[in-house]
Amino acid sequence: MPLAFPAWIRITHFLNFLFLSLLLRSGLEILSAHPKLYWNDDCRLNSEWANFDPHPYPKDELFTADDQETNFPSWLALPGHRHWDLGRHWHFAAVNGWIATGAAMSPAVAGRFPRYIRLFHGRQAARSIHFICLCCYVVFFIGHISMVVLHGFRTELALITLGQVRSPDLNLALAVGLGGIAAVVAVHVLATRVSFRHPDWVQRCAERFVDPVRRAVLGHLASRQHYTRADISPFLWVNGRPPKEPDYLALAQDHFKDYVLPVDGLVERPLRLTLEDLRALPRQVQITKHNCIQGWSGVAEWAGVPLREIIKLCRPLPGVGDVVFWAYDEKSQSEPRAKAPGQYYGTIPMAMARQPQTLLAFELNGDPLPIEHGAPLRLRLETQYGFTMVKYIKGIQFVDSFRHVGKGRGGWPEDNLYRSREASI
Ligand SMILES: Nc1nc2c(c(=O)[nH]1)N[C@H]1C(S)=C(S)[C@@H](COP(=O)(O)O)O[C@H]1N2
Ligand SMILES: [Mo]
Repeated sequence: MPLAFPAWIRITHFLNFLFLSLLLRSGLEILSAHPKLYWNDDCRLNSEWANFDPHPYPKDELFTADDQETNFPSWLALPGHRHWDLGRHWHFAAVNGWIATGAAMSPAVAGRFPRYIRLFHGRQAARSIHFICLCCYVVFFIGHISMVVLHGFRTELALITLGQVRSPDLNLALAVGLGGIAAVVAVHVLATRVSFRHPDWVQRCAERFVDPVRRAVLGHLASRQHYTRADISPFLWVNGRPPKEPDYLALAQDHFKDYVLPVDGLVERPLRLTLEDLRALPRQVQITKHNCIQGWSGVAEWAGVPLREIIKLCRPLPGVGDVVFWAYDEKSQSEPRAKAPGQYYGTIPMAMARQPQTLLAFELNGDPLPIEHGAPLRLRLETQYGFTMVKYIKGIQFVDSFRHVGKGRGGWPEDNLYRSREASI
């Protein structure tokens, strides 16, 4: 019997090449957000086993996780140049395509995906192994191509493109093969260009086609967030520098004695709460793992008042859909390398506002919340990425929909960095 490759092998082979190459470039872009790899979930300083942009930490000034970002060129990373927020959209689009096609050959891949992380003893080890797999793939790719060349490039090419070599049309095979490679290169060039020119389009597509798949695969699993004192990290990265606004600095000087939290918008009873008022409300303590979208993590104990206590007091009106958390920091003032200007804010749907671990925190590890971690008051969500947990809260507003706030995408990072509002972990 002549050797023959059926059509499904040839097509999935091409799709593998397309999706894996997209995964590779967008994955490197995501790595650029926090170009360090660890085996511990505390991400302790100098505990990384790999560091792709090593520079010494400044001794006498605050440095943040944002300062660690590196810049990969566009020929290597998708789209490149510190646009890892968009790189994530491409990565998840490609992984869905890859799983969808890979599942045709191996249903186990899709079936086991939800339990993946638990197999690896934590998020950072999983992230490290993930990167090592990327290296293995590159080695495999080089080995695979070398073997094909040694074995007879043109006949192998005819097999993988046309399916059989009984009387192979080698020129047609070469044309189809080069056409396939050109198509993959074209997709990469297009994906890179569209990321720079129409980032809002990439964001919209991700929200429409990629996020629903993630919700369907992982949405039914309850996010478990209970750790013990022994798990608390000795070090916690900071992201988002403290506000430079004069009103904030004046409050900070007096240890926030005069701080008042306004709660207003579509509520029956607008509130103005001092820190003393907040401390007098039912108190809740939770030890949880913070996960930044950049890739780092850390466990800490947070204490404060659950948001549902505030909801009981202010009584939102029937039409309320979302809660807005306004912050004091204007990003172009507070960040030396701000990617965009604007006042930081975030929004969450009412259902999330009522969840048990949705907390207005004023203590961290038993001490008053330090300035750099969001004093005097910061949001904790625990089923979400870090960027949704607004620090330095200036006010809380109940609204009909987040669509009518800011640029209408859900928060400062969604408005300006094109992140998805779907940020559940
Ligand atoms: N007001 C404000 N809140 C913010 C940010 C910010 O820049 N400004 N950064 C967010 C991001 S990206 C993360 S990961 C967490 C970091 O919290 P931490 O500094 O306490 O670790 O805060 C979030 N809340
Ligand atoms: Mo973050």
